[in-house]
Amino acid sequence: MKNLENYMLKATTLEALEKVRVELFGKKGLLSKEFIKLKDIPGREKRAFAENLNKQKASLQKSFDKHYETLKAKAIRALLLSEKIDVSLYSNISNKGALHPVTETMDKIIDYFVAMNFAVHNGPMIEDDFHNFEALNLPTHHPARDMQDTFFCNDGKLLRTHTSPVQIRTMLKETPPIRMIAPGSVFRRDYDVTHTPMFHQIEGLVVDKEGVVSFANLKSILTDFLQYMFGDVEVRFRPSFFPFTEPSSEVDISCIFCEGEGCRICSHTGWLEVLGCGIVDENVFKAVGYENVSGYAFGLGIERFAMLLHRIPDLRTLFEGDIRLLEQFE
Ligand code: 2NM
Repeated sequence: MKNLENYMLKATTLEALEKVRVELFGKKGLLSKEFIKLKDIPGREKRAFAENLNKQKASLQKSFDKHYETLKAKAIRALLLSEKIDVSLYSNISNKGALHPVTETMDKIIDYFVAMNFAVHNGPMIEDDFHNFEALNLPTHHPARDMQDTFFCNDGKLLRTHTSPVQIRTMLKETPPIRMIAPGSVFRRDYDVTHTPMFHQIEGLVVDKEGVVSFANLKSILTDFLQYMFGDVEVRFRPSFFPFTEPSSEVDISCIFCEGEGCRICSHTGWLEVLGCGIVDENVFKAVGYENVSGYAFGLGIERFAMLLHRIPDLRTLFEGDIRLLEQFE
């Protein structure tokens, strides 16, 4: 029987072991043949012979089961190894990500001004009254400082309502000439089809010795910028008012949807308002201690540009993270 066990253990595959099983345990197998001998054993020895045979069969069966499990585990391991997938292999099937339309538009605008030799500056989103309002010639009781429009914190701080405080901080830190843009998030209490409480702006500022910087320079660079952004459009400057610039102007492009014919998007005017600008007010320079300088500044909302460039009708959809919108920008 020890020999039989050794014989069985020589099987190194499941197929070989199956052959051994038939040889040992099968109908015409070795054990069956032993049991057949039982009928020739004399009566008194029959019982002992049978008991011994059963014991040996059980022991053999136990070894068989154990060896079967070993070979089975080995076979599974070999199978898993043969089916291993190299996930690092190159595949041309993929789901590509994409930049958010606001990021993409912001990058495109920054690229223009960087090429025009503007430096990019950043500043805090939680600001104080001085940098966000006072230094920008917004007197204490100006309506823009109203609770209605501004998110105030309980420690006298506030969420910046524009990126202009970055210009103030830059002017306080550096000396002219200054040629900078400030991109970033800003916050206002507003929520409808064209307003979200958080949105993005880019503002620009150029300051140099008195007389170096003119409105003509401002007009020239903004016209070129808008044609870089929107292609072959007409650009028009309308007189306007901002507390921090004098004179001030709002800038329109000919409607990119109807090419100036008049449509719903341009309210049948043929024009789309896209930015504000002006010659920096003397009071702003006073607040930062600058003398004998002049400068221009401008500001624009990035979401508005992204909406126009991508024909997005409701600005709120930009911040809802809906995959069905985002998929369209791959
Ligand atoms: C605008 C329009 C016009 C502006 C002014 C300044 C500063 F700090 F120099 F005074 N920064 N940005 C400005 C001027 C912003 O946004 C519509």
